[in-house]
Amino acid sequence: MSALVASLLEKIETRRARTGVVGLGYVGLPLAVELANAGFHTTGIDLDARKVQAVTQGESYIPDVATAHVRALRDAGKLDATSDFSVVRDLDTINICVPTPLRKTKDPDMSYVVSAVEAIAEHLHPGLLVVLESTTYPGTTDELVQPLLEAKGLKAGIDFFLAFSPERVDPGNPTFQTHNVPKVVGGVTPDCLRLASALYGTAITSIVPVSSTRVAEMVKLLENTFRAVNIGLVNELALMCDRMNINVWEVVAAAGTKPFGFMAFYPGPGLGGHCIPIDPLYLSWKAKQSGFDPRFIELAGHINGAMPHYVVEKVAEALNTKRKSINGSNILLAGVAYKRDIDDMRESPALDVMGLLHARGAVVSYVDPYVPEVHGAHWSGKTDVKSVEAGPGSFGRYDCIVIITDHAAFDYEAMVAEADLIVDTRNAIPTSAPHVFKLGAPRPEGQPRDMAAV
Ligand code: SAJ
Repeated sequence: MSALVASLLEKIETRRARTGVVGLGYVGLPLAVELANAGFHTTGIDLDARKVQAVTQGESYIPDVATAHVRALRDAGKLDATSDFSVVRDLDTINICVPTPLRKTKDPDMSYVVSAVEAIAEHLHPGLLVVLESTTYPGTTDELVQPLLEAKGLKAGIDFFLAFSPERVDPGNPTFQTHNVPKVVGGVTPDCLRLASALYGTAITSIVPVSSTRVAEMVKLLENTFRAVNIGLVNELALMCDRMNINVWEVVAAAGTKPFGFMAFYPGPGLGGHCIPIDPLYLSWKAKQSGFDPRFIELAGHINGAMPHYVVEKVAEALNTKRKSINGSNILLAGVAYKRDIDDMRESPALDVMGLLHARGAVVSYVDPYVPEVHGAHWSGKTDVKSVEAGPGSFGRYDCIVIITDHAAFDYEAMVAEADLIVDTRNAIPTSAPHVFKLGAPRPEGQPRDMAAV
């Protein structure tokens, strides 16, 4: 074991190591708090002055992190924050938790990772352990990050240490938080793996070492591609059931009774969020670079991407039973967040449904207790839209209500009692009724499949 490795191991084991986290978002702030909690002096680095100020003032802006916890760690001198990367000179370890979004071209946008790594490289010193956590394509750590860090002459695995460990943060999950979700770790060399595993081992209950950074990068992409492909499968099943007069929700519920070899996924209006729609495209992009045609990923993307169109056709079908058209109808979307009981609307299919209905002449409004406003930049209608005060007593004002996000806060009984028509894309309404049209289920009683048959 080299002197540098032995020295850093000893600093980690005695908690004398000074740790740092770049990117104080829903991944970085919880990690910084866990490292500080483990006994390390931890410095958060973020270019967003508001985040730095909040931590400096002992406040949390991430629901999963209690302000009291941040304040206690700050008061104990264990946690601070800055926008100045020169602190890296005094750090022994640094974890990078910055976004990896997509460009408009649907290619990986590595700009946040590159700028963070370049800023670290400016202050790279012998003995520093660098760990990338951002979800990315296999090969990022050794093809992109390592050369940027080695540009000044220091060598990974000898002078400094480099690893990859995918973030597995599920915001709002009451059971699984940073400290108790098993942590997969891959190192550029065995010493890099050993040091990164030792660091995480002080704060996280279970460490899963793997043989390389590429394996660790691929693990995360498998996890989220698994979801996207299975959601695509069940969405295609919903389209089939629609044609075959079968209730897909009943099918999935019954299949879910199988105690092994099956995992229930549910149809929906499309795929939202900043992970599931995006991570598989990082994998397919890299696969294509390696001359491989990632058909499953692309097919799932097509099916999931077509669901908003299917929802709009279902609205047209429902209105048609009242001899109405989408054009000129007053349509309310119930929910715009990408999944229930959260306020995040990134990549939400509701934005696509809003745009499609608007393009066909509907007067579209939405109600979402978690999302007060949708900015014009986020949907094709381009106008800022505020959530309306729709609730019991006012559901009758609309020609059709489309349940896009099944928030628990909605009064579904009042909706069924008052609304003229409902299109339910989440099986939020357990009963059937002549005016409730469900995604992937037979027409309501009395509504023939083909109105021409009337
Ligand atoms: N969705 C369906 N049908 C399903 C499940 C999800 O249509 O059966 C839709 C959701 O409505 C949403 C999108 O897919 O629009 C993504 O939903 P998600 O439940 O996968 O939630 P996310 O995007 O918050 O995914 C995160 C991921 N966590 C990390 O990447 C660390 C994912 O790996 C988790 O499995 C997921 O949370 C989770 O299980 O909550």
